[in-house]
Amino acid sequence: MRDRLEALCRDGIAAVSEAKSADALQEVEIHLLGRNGALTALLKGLGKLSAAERPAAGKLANEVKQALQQAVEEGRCSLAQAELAQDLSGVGMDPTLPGSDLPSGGVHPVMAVARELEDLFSSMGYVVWDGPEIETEAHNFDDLNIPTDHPARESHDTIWMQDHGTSGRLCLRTHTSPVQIRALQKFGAPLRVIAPGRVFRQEAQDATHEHTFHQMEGLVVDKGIGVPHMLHAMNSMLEGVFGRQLETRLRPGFFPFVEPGFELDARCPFCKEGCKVCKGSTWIELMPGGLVHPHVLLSAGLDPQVYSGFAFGLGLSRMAMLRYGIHDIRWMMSGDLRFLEQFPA
Ligand code: FA5
Repeated sequence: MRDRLEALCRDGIAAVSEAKSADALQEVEIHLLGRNGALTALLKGLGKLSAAERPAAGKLANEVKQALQQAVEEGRCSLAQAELAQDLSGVGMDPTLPGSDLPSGGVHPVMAVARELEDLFSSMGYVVWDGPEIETEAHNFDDLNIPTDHPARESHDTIWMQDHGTSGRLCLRTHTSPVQIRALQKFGAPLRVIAPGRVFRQEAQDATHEHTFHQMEGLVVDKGIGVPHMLHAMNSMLEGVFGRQLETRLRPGFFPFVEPGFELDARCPFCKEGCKVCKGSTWIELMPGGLVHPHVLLSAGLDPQVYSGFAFGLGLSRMAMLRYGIHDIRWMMSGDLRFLEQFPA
């Protein structure tokens, strides 16, 4: 059996190399490997071998089959190449010359940081969620306990739509916080969610302020959630993105939808004495947060006596600035290829 298999392999490979056309090669393939081919015929003889001989013969038969299949595939490739060269011979073109590179897009620095954070928070059991960029006044303000006379609602901060929705005024969302309400209404509690996305404000632009920028909301609601849980999430995030503990400071901050509220600042990586990025303070305001206000839990139909939570609103565009050493936020939405090409895929 061994001799016959080895002979089939040798003669088969020789027959493949002699085939001068695709049709001829297919005939050889059928003759060798087809359902009624030479190899199948030999395999039928395996059953007649003793139990001791059978395993080795079976293994060899498999190897012969693979060697023949490979020879046929290689034969097919070289025939195709020869055919192509023949077709192109009159055209004066060398098909073996390397092609020219197709330009491929890169990943925008804000998206790169967003993806990293999505991976990081997903690994900690958070859902990644998003809401609409055109938002209702209720979701953007009312349900977040922002009073009707709050200056943020004024047209100098908020971009209002001319048309009203079926349930009141519509605006371009000024922050990702409305996704807190949407996610709680959709999933209920307990919940861990992050929501990266684009937000819009009527804003005078400078090195750290854009009218269109990215934030990432974080929200955890469960029983017994407190400030230490929030600090742990914020620090894990910074460590995940920068690979080390950043120098940070926490100070009181006011937001109507958290109580108590905080501001987390990171030490400016661009200077020691103050620069235009940190406006001379050596600190960059990065991420406010706090414990979810009972009014927000009630808006989402949850009992604040049972559930508590924390929320934070990361300035994602500013995080990308820190991460990649970008001195001016206005590069981010500029669409300038000289900037974008520095960030490969
Ligand atoms: C808010 O937008 C709150 N919704 C954040 C929040 C969420 C607080 C959950 C508490 C709980 P603020 O307006 O400070 O807060 O913006 C949050 C972050 O977005 C800032 O720290 C800053 O990093 C970034 N940011 C704010 N305005 C701009 C701007 N014009 N351009 C670029 N980044 C900005």
